[in-house]
Amino acid sequence: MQHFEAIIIGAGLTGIYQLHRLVEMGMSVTLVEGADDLGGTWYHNRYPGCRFDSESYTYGYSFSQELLDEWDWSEHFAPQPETLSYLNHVAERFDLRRHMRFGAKVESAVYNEAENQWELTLGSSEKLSCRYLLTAIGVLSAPVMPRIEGTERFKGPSFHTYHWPQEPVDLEGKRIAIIGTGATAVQLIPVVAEQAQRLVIFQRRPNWCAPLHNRQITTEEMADIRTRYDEIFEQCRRTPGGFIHMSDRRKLDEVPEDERRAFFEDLYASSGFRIWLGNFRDVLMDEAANEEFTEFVANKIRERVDDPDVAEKLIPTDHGFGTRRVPMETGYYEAYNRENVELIDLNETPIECITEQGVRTSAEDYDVDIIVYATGFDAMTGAFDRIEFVGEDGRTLREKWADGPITYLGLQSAGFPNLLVLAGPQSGSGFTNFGRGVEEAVDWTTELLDYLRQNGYTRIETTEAFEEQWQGHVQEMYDLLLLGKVKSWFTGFNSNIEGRDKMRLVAYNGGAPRYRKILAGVVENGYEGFRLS
Ligand code: NA7
Repeated sequence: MQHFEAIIIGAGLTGIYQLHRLVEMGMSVTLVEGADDLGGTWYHNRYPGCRFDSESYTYGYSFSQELLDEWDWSEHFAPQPETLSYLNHVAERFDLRRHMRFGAKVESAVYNEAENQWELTLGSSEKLSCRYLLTAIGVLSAPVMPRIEGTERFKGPSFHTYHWPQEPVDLEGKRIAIIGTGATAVQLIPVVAEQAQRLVIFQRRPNWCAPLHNRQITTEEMADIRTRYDEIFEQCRRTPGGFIHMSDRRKLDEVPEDERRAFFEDLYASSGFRIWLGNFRDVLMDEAANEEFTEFVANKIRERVDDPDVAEKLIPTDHGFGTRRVPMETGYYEAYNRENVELIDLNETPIECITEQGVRTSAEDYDVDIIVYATGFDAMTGAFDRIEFVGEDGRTLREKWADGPITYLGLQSAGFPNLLVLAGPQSGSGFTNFGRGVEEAVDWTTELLDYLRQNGYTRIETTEAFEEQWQGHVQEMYDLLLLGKVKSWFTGFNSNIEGRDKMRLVAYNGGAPRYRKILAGVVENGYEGFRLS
């Protein structure tokens, strides 16, 4: 069994940077990745229309001046192929590929108490061991198919958006069904609508979508961005979401109505998440404030969709704006004005099954050539459940987290010594502008590993008491926001998975600055909450 000081699981944005830091430290390290190549999210999600909702230049790594100097982003919200090339560029530039193993899916990771090491079994049955096991397995990396009868029966091509085929799919003149209307479908639908002969969209719950307002970055603009990188990253550090958007310090009713209206219009015309994160500070916390803005967005949908019945179907009635993930769109609502696009409201006519020819609802058979499942993920914890992590006393992480993740700071779970979670559930880094969050998570963890090494420690473990404290704080942060009351993947719900009909504390909603301060305090107090030995 080949042994390493550290093994990183996952070659996405997080794993790539963690690998770089550990190689730099001179650690013996390898990175294992289940896919055939690096990129994580940006490797898998190849559906047309897939792109950032983060401003490109706020998502990229900040750690290397040379990298910042040499990389040009072509659009404010770069498309998936560009981000994938970026990650490949980073791996080449820092010569990281030679430490990566592809097609190396981790089936199980078992902690061996006597040796104080983790023992991994890969899909190929190969075994590896390490002292420290670092997970960089993503928060939206375990796709979930809907619980609908007959999905295997369909004769044509059908796939989850996460598994969109690598070779181009010819959509031209095809009849296509898309199931789901989350952030993924909202990016995909306008692109497919332009090519398909007929596009039928099956919607269970609509979302509050907002215009992305993407555009090209000119050479001059890129040069300007480059001179402002320090400022941009500093701005991201100040905001709870790690984006450049800071909420307006005023409360909605402190502002006169006409000024309010002008502000709303300005938000709707702004690019990216400003409409969500740069809104009045009480819009995501106070029901009355939220209701007023929500009504504004509903009217925008009514203005943009020609058929009033279709418009009403696209307007959510079970939650307010910004209390679930806001899908960012480019021509989404206008897609429904096309002759070849049809919206099926599953509340009126539920799907009964998938047939050989297509989708059968209680009202009709929709015969199609391709079915796309844009049905989302087993968010935050799914990737952990898909690996058998066995800790002290033979207990699995899956059992421990059956009712939701239990962690201290989102970094460790008691009973799993030397298992370090990077940007996972309940961590501040896993729930912010991902580029910014993961860089901080990796920096923190690297410093920790260096500290352990410098001080002759070989084992780090958290305790249940500190976990309990963290659960309380995570709950408190949910209670501050309206999103804590709404069923979504933010609150751990998933209708396609058994038992996911209760709230689970999957995310840390306290924001990046607060989380950073907590972590700094932990270090100052000699890694408070961790037992080092
Ligand atoms: P989401 O946001 O979880 O969306 C999944 C969509 O699929 C959503 O509209 C669901 O409706 C719908 N869905 C799920 N299961 C079914 C079944 N069984 N029948 C009909 N419709 C169903 O995933 P996305 O991939 O769009 O986005 C995930 C994140 O990726 C996104 O937030 C970005 O950060 C990147 P529901 O709302 O549950 O009624």
